[in-house]
Amino acid sequence: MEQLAKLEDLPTSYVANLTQNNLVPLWPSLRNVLPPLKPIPHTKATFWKFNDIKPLLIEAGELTPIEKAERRVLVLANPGHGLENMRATSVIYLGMQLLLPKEWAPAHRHTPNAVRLIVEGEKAYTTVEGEKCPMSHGDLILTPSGLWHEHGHDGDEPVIWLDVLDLPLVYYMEASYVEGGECQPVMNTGTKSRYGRGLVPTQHHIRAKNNYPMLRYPWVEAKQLLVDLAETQSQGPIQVAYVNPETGEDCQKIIGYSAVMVRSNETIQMSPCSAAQVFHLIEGQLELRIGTETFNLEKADTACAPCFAQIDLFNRSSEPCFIFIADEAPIQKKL
Ligand code: 1HN
Repeated sequence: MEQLAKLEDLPTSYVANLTQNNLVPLWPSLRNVLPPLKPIPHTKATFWKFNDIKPLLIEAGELTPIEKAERRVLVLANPGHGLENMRATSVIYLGMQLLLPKEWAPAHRHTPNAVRLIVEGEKAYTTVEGEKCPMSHGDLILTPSGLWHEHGHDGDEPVIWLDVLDLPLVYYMEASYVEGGECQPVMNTGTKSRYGRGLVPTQHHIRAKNNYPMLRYPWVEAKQLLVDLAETQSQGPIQVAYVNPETGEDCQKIIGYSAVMVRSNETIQMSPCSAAQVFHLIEGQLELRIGTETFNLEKADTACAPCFAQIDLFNRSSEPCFIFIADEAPIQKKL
């Protein structure tokens, strides 16, 4: 492709005149906004160790009471986007949230979609639109756009979870805002027992009002499915997607979620992907190669990869490992 003229090739008085009129010449920037054959990502392959985050999060618990934080979170920020922009990728926000025993994070609802992946601790819960969802290690809990949610903790150890939101995209669209509330009445909505067995209620009013029929995906069930698949499937990654059980589509509209199992001593080459991805290790040990970089993930560590990166998963340990993945595929497919 031909080299295009630069801004410096234009007379400064002409450029000043353009600026005065809120005008910009396209051609000096055309190859930046439209690079040949593939995007030039700002997202850098980045790695966050849980052992580095946890003491700082516990310290945040001592420094800032929950009433003064609303949500006590350390954001996993990608230096390629500028730390202050609080992005892991251009679409994905990641944060590690701490809730101490007896603490309560009050109800609110907002336009960005969120999920929580539970990292450590027992007996905390998230109430989503009246449904109380217990939080156990590896569980995925959805708090989709517009649904009320609050967090409480009846246990006696700190609970930590990973928040994943589409905040960077929604904020960029100037569509991000919150409505505050207090405490939701807990209702026995019964969605826990209603879905996940290939059966759905026939009553139209139950189905019609449930855009998000399943709010909690227990890790024990996801793991069991992976282990069962590993017994019969010989080719390709052992990977399961978190879907809406009524439609079979991605469980949220912007970010996709899945879990992968890598057997002991197995190497998996991930398919080339136009979407940036996040990797969080639920169990085991993983050597994660992103392009030319190698990260050794232990339990609860997190990493992100830019679009079009070559990604290889090596499990050199004697136990299988289990990885939670968030990706930008749903929004890319829609666009
Ligand atoms: C949020 O609502 C939560 O409810 C956590 O726990 C992190 C980050 C940005 C915007 C909203 C929560 C968040 C958030």
